[in-house]
Amino acid sequence: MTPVDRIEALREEALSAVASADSTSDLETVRVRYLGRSAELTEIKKSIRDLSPEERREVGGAANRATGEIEAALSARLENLAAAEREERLGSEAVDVTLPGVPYPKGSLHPSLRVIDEVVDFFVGLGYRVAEGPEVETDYYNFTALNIPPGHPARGMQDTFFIDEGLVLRTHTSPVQIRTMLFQEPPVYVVCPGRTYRRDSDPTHTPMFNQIEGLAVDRGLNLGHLKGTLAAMARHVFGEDVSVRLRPSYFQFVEPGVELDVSCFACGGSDPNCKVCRGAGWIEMLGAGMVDPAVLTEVGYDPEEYTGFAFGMGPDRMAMVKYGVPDLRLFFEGDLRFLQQF
Ligand code: 2NM
Repeated sequence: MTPVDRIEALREEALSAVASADSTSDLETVRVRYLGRSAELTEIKKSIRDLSPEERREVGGAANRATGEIEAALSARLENLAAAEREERLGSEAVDVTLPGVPYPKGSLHPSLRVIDEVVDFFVGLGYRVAEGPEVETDYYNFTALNIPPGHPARGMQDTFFIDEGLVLRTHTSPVQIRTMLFQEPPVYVVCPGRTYRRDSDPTHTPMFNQIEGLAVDRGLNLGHLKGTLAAMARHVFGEDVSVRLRPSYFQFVEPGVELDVSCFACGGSDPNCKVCRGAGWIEMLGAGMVDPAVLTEVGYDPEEYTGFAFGMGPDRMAMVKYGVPDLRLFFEGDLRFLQQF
């Protein structure tokens, strides 16, 4: 077979291979096979220099024509295949923007946290700072500094979880107020939300529960400031129509101590069968009082110059009342069927 015949055969073979390639990657294989560095046609071209001038013209011409034709066929076929492949990709990757979206599971705020947020927001609005502290406390911050010395019977009333010698799970957030007063000079306006612990478990008590305490120490504060502040807070949480009343009470770290009742936000005191206040017309909401001078002295404040009021409330219980939940234990079981109702 003459070189020209061989070139002709390769040309035909290549053109039919191009025609039957059915993907761009097939086509690349064909290109390498017929025009690549070690293709037979390439070898023929390299050997042209060894031929006589006459043969050179003849074989060279044939080789160049064959190369040109194969290249043209390759690029025409490449264009077709690439377009077809793009069409197919666009078809299979198409997004139907009219399909409904994937539902994104939405959480909800825990009922206790809703009340905590409302109470804290109220006090922040008045200019109070938010303070937090450790849940494992020393006996000193949890009791002694609050006018409850070692051996005092009030320690026994708290159902304390003891951790170790001198360490307890805090039974209230009052130690946060003590730490605040030790850390800064008056005036002090703080609100202290947090988890607290007492050995107790029944439908209205859980061993862990939330508390929010607050403290104001300044010149000239009196029981009127306490009542006005807490009345405004009750209206913020339970509605503009509620009123409050104070009853005398006792806490070791205040004098006088009071309890604050809120008028029933559901019936306003008019329904003897009301589910919320059970006909009482009032709902017990929090304990409070004027900070005992012994506590102010303990933290280095002069009780002749400064007075303070403090209060403590249970946002979990407030949420039970506000949302009509009968069992406090539901709050801490993490059952989504319960939580999703809020
Ligand atoms: C209450 C009731 C009354 C209270 C007092 C103090 C402190 F640190 F200032 F002495 N903190 N919290 C207090 C007073 C808490 O909870 C029912």
